Amino acid sequence: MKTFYTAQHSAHAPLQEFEAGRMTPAVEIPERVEAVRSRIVSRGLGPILAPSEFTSAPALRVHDPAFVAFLKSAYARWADMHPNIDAIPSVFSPQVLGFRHSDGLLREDVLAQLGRYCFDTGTPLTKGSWSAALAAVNTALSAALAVGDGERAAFALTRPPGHHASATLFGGYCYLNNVAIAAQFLVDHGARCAIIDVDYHHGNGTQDIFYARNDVLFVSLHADPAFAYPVYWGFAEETGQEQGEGFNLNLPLPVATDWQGYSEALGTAITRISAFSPDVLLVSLGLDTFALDPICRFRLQSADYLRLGEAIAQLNQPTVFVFEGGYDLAHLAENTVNVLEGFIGA
Ligand code: Q9C
Ligand code: ZN
Repeated sequence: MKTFYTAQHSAHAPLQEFEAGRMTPAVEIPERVEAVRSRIVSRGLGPILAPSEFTSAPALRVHDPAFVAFLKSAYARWADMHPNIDAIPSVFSPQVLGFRHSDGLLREDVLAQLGRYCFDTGTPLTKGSWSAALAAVNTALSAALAVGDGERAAFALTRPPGHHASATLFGGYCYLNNVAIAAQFLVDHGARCAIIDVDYHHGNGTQDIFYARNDVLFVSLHADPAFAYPVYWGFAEETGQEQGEGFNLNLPLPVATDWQGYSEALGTAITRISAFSPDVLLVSLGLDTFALDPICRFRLQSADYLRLGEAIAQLNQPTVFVFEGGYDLAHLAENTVNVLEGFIGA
């Protein structure tokens, strides 16, 4: 299987995030992707290729232009006030809370925009975040193009991840939605796409982007938002709207879900995807379902990821894997490559 990778990801290297009332060491760090890259080499999984450069057009098919312009310019504007400090909002737009307001809410200075375009405090904008986020989009698009050109499967080894980013919001360590941009790119080339999201966290950004559409199916297995991030999204009753009604399937799972519970939900996901009959399958491949993940609460074991790859292969579709979360550095590479080897060997 071809892997697409670029060292440009390492331009994004936050040291800390604000979580649970204090600054805490960042977990979405460059070492994650470097560990996976090394194991792909040592296992001889296949070539590691540099992504092609795409224009901003594919990202703008998914994201609001003003949001993209903000991401591009925000750090420099913030650093004028706070040199050498990562940008994290301290105030959020009160619109959603129903406050009365004047046009002050629409101000275009960086603090006002930061509080409108960001939904949490764990996703610092650093000096290199924009260039790394763009490189991740190029990586996902290159994998999509390879599959569009006839590869059975390809792996986009992306970071920062993407599935929490919506058309107008960043958060959850995500800035641009790599998998959604890749799916839209394939749709624009005539392919019917389904996305299966196996990250521990609900892919709220991807859900939101395709929520009113019936041409892209979104299916997500994740920790129940009743106890897990992203808190406000991922409930079973979120099934889509308008033409998209019935084309969003959330499968929230309890604390301590192991392979037995997980594989049962996976069966439900696979049945729905088969019925949709896509031309291409995209996988938001998070490995934070692992038992030893430092920020999550599922109980999957390393060998289970071979089974996950085999189950995805059963769908018998051209498949684009896009890397998302997974934070246990000691096992992340093994677990990731197990999915891909399970897929190839099935
Ligand atoms: N105590 C991805 O896996 N922080 N994003 C949650 C829980 C945010 C995860 C902390 C987690 C975002 C791509
Ligand atoms: Zn996650």
